[in-house]
Amino acid sequence: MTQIMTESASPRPVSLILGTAGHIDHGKTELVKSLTGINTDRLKEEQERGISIELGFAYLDLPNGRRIGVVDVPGHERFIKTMVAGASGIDIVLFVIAADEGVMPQSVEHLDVCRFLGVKSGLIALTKADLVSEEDVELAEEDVRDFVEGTFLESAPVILTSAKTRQGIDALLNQIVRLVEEVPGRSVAGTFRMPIDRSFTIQGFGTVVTGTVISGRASVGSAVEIYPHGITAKVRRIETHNTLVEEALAGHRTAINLPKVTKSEIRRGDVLSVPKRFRAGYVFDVHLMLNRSEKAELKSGARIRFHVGTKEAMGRVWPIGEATFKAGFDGFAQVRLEEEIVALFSDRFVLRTYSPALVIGGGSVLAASSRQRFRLKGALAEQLVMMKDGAEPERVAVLVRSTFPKPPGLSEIAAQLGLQDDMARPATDALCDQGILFQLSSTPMRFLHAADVGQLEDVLLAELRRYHERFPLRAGMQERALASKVRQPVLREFFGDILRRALASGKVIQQGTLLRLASHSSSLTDAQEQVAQVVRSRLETAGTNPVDAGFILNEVQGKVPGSSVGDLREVINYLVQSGDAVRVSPELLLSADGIGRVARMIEGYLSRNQTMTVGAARDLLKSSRRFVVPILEYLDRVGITRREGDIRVRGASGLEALE
Ligand SMILES: Nc1nc2c(ncn2[C@@H]2O[C@H](COP(=O)(O)OP(=O)(O)OP(=O)(O)O)[C@@H](O)[C@H]2O)c(=O)[nH]1
Ligand SMILES: [Mg+2]
Repeated sequence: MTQIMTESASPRPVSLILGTAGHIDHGKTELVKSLTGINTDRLKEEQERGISIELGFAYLDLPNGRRIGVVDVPGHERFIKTMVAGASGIDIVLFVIAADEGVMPQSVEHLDVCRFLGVKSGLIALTKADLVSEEDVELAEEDVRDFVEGTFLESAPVILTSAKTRQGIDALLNQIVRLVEEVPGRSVAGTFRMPIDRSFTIQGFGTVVTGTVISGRASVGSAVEIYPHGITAKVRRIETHNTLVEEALAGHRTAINLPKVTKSEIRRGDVLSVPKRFRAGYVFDVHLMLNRSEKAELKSGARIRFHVGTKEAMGRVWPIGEATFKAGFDGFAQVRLEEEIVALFSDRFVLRTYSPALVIGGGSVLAASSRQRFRLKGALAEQLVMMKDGAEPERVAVLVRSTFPKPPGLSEIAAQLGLQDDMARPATDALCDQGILFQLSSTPMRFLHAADVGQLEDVLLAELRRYHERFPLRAGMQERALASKVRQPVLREFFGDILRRALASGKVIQQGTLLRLASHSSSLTDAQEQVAQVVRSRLETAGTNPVDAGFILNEVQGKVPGSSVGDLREVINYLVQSGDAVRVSPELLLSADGIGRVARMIEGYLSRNQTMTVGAARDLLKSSRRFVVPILEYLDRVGITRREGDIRVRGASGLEALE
């Protein structure tokens, strides 16, 4: 951002990045200089030592009037971490091999990095042509052809160049033009994401972060978040190739000015994106490929370095299912990191051994995971196959499952799968129709996988079963009582939804406010059960007022023709025995809920006033003496109150005496 205030007419940028790769001293930086006129070795130390240490950035104006971004990477084996960060955003690799040295160790390692990162096109520069004989050139070419056989560079052009004599530079440019026209530019669809490779401060402007935008777009004034730190900021200025622009677009080298952020809060490897879009995670299920070399053999649980975007994170890796890590492994693995990162479906990664740090594998991220390592069994592998090779709805289903117990919404599903917001909707609709996903009633809508819903439902069923075992005579459990038994946060939050599903499936039956398992039968006959319904609802309506059993008879006989006094007596006995009702006197009944409420009111009164007269109880319950006296006598009997002359005091038992 040194020219942050300038704005010049310049060639139209194309959404593509060309990146160098190759062994130390093979002439990468010189070649970039020959092509672009820009020396990317900016550091004093780089100039003194004659090697690249940091990533270098330039841009290349092509003869066809287009401008592309260029990233120059260091070749030294100690800077592979930096190299991977630089290579992570490139579309075309300019693979550099010195004609006088041929293929060297970091040639191999850099080619692996490009392969694992999924780079698909490139060209090979055989440099330092001025130093070798024609014969040597032939040998070197052969060497190179062998080296790239079977890789994405197999049929890439090999161009003999010299930075000294400028031999081959035009030919190289022409080949780059050809590739730029051939390679599809990055799509600006999708969520804006820019892995940060540098951050610095400019006097008067504040913090600037740079990187390659890998998807989407962001404009001046838009809000962004620095993941995984959760720091939000506003974009003040954007620069692409030293030119002020209004928008940062996918495939562009970009510098973004975030004036309010402190530089120390940002590190290479952080990701700049849309606020509140992603969840950072420690654990990822991945598709992993290991090199064929012996050095690529890994122990299950081996410590590794995981590179994604511009980030290097330490962690461990385990195979999923029965497989073991052998050289040439091509399968599923779980990576557990020591710090949180943001990585999404299909993001490419590179794996290095911990020590010595060697590139041994890589692949793509399938899903952030919440599964335990010891559960990495076959079923998971099947899901991951779907994630890797499946159609969109299958991936959506696997993704939703992997987020349990935090049901995702549409925008999160879309973000994790790299889709646009409205693109996840058809998939979720279809999956809900098929019963694979379950739409929760929350706003905005969120989803659970049917398998997880099933498990949550089982928790409710088990709770009801326990209740039936404890109170076999009771017809069922109050919905409120069931809700209060639930511990799992996700089940508490979506209790109503899960219950609705259990009711719809017929496993749970609702009667008034009571819930019971379909398999639980009350010991009443059908006719008696109808009588019981009438009594229950009568008691419920009466609330804290006792009901005279004699007065219910008419209602019962009106609603259940053919029922007798005997039936009513039987039912009342049953309700009292099962605990659904209490008899405060031989003829007066209260529902269990009603007596509970009365007891709580009296308890409350006594804790404020210590003593209570019958008159006070009558006012409190807004009832008559005829009802209040038997109620108090009942409470005396269970020990909640105690009579002392004309007044009541607290008894020896608490409210649980009513349970
Ligand atoms: N004679 C000759 N020397 C070259 C040529 N290209 C590069 N060199 C020299 O080779 C040395 C290394 O060149 P660089 O471009 O710095 O190599 P590099 O690949 O960028 O090295 P690292 O970034 O450290 O990996 C320098 O001394 C260059 O002057 C060339 O075409 N001909
Ligand atoms: Mg260099």
